[in-house]
Amino acid sequence: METQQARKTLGVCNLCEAICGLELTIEAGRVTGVRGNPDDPLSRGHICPKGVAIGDIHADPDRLRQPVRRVGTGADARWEEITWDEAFELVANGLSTAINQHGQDALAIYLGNPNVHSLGSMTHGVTLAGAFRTRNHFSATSVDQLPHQLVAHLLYGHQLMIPIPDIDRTDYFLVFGANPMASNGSLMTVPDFPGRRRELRERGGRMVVVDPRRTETAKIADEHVFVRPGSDAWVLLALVHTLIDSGLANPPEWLDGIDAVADAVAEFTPERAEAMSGVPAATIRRIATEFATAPRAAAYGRMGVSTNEFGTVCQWALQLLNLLTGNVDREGGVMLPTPAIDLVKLGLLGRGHVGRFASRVRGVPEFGGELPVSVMREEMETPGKGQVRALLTVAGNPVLSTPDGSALERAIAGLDFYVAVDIYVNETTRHADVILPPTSALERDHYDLVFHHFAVRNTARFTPAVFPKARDQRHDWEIFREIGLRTIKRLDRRPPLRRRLELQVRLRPSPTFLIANLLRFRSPVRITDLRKSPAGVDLGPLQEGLFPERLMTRAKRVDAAQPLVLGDLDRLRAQAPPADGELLLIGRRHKQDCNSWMHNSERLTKGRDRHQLLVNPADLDARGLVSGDLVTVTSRVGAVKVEALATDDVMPGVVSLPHGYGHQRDGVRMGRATQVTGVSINDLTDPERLDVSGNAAFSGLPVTLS
Ligand SMILES: Nc1nc2c(c(=O)[nH]1)N[C@H]1C(S)=C(S)[C@@H](COP(=O)(O)OP(=O)(O)OC[C@H]3O[C@@H](n4cnc5c(=O)[nH]c(N)nc54)[C@H](O)[C@@H]3O)O[C@H]1N2
Ligand SMILES: Nc1nc2c(c(=O)[nH]1)N[C@H]1C(S)=C(S)[C@@H](COP(=O)(O)OP(=O)(O)OC[C@H]3O[C@@H](n4cnc5c(=O)[nH]c(N)nc54)[C@H](O)[C@@H]3O)O[C@H]1N2
Ligand code: SF4
Ligand SMILES: [Mo]
Repeated sequence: METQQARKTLGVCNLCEAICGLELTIEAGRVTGVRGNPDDPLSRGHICPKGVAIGDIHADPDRLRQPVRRVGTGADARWEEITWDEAFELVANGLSTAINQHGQDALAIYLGNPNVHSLGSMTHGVTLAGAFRTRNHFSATSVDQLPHQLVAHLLYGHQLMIPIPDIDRTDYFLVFGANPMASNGSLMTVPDFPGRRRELRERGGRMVVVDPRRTETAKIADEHVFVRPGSDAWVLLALVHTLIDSGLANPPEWLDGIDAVADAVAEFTPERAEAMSGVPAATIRRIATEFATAPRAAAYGRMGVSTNEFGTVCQWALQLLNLLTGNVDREGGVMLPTPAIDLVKLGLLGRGHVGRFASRVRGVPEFGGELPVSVMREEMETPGKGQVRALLTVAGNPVLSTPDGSALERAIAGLDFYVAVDIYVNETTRHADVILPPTSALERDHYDLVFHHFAVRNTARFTPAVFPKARDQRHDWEIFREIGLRTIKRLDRRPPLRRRLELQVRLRPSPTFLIANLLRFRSPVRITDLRKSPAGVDLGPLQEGLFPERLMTRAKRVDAAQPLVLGDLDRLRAQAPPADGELLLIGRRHKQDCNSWMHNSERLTKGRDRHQLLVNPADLDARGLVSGDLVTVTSRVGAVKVEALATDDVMPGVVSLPHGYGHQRDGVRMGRATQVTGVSINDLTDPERLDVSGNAAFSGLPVTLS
């Protein structure tokens, strides 16, 4: 039991990739104070508005604490609390019925973003998802970082071998389509980005940002370059072209295929890039030279160049910039972290594979056993063998977070059975037959199995649960175990005994037990060390010189000339050039938003509206519109009505909407969030627009305005 007396304890924020250490004040079972923990060796006291709001989730009366069953549909739906046992029985019945009647692919699984922020999801959720052996396995990966994983797999031999900018030692930081001032970094766990940026400047280093919007990050850069959305591949290939053409390349001995790359990029000149992108040829040449001649340089690109039509080409070209200048695996360049529990070294996560099977309807290839979520709707709606009839979502909201969400919503509403593991009724889970709510993040132990792989410094930290698990609550891993073991028992075609036993062995022990054991293998720290130093243990700066030994490629060499990437250049050549009066839609993130799901927090949603469509004043003028007008934005798949806000922070021809808004759907109330105005950008985005990896191409979507 919690006493009334205030106590201080250490916690961890799991709301974004920065994984900040927190110091919490707890009174009467509530969080009454949150600050960044200055003793955390990685986050160094950093905190952002979302971290301050972490207690709001725990205290939120709208957060589910008991399993619920839906009674009725649409606006008439009611939620009825049921016992865990009833809930698990319903779920095991619903899932096994679909599989028994229609085969294993009849079950679709969607894993949302918070899975990677939960230890129990990483240890048990992934095991559960794999146990069902469905081809219809989807996740937020294919609306996010899929090109990074594909390129890491192709170049370095493992999907998780993603070199991270060594921001603390670099002299030149080249950033494409990322806004760490708002996002706090991604595929670069970089808590206290503002502080690290300041230190870069104080060292005399330079930061250059290429983005169609003058973002918070662009504003504190040494240079900001506008780029036409979706055209970055031209600019990046022209940078590679210039490096090679001007003899600036200085590649490592273990890099092959440079001649083939030189041939492939020969026609991608800075002049052609300028015509496609609006970035002056002279700027491209200058940046190439600066990058190649800086003592230590790191090129990095995130959402803006991952979720566009050429995300894979972009991520490949970014790696080539780093490779050709000798900046991969080198201090101040881009480097591989060496986490205490290294999922790559331990072989706990597959290397990735491409095209072992394809989606049934559109024939899109899988990556690493997953299909792009952009095909999920058609797999639900198209009749035939393998049609999806049942759905399991864990910590996700694909109705707001994936392309053409409204159409997906209709498809989900038509399924035979849907179970969600989520702490809220959201735009997606409101269609579930049963929702199973796990404990909240503050009620469970945490060790970050994922983000130490992407961190700008090697550290390790174990954080015991801040609050005890309330009576009759279940941890997520307990929920996964129960779903798995009960459902498998009811399958007509049960997996062989060996696999059933293996599943038992993997689902029974707690995540903390598993972590403690993993820390015994080739790890610099044991769990006892981490328990003694709850602020975290510093394992030092990133180490250089891991390559070629660490490479998981054939003969431990990197082949730059990847057929899959070079084969996509024809499609790039055919890309439409800028057209008069075109408007291209891009997304944006705000410091106070957390994808689609923290709009219940009052402290994050009070104050000025921020959901508006940003439009360049010239584009409003040209259409006889003024700032504040309610405008209709139309794309191939849909239309939304939203207030326009004039700003020359977006370049002419570009409009911007944040994602994760649009909580009012057929007047159904889903907590406080429903009062937050704004529309869903994903009612406009197009599931037909894909990168070659299968990633959704959100950026640069053609729209019209009226
Ligand atoms: N147009 C456009 N679309 C985008 C993006 C974009 O930039 N533009 N960004 C994309 C990106 S990068 C991502 S990652 C996706 C995110 O997309 P999703 O992962 O589909 O959605 P989230 O909004 O993160 O919703 C997370 C859900 O998890 C629940 N949740 C929170 N904590 C827990 C927990 O501990 N356990 C469980 N079981 N549930 C929990 C929340 O209640 C919420 O319902 O959106 C993508 N969609
Ligand atoms: N506060 C907050 N932080 C978050 C999240 C959140 O929702 N809120 N979400 C978390 C998640 S799940 C993720 S994946 C990360 C994402 O982290 P980031 O990628 O850093 O965040 P975004 O704001 O999506 O940045 C994308 C940038 O790309 C630009 N852009 C759009 N289209 C193009 C283009 O075609 N070319 C170029 N060059 N730029 C383009 C946009 O203007 C924007 O500045 O953030 C994480 N952190
Ligand atoms: S930057 Fe903010 S949201 Fe991200 S981990 Fe730190 S406190 Fe949490
Ligand atoms: Mo993400």
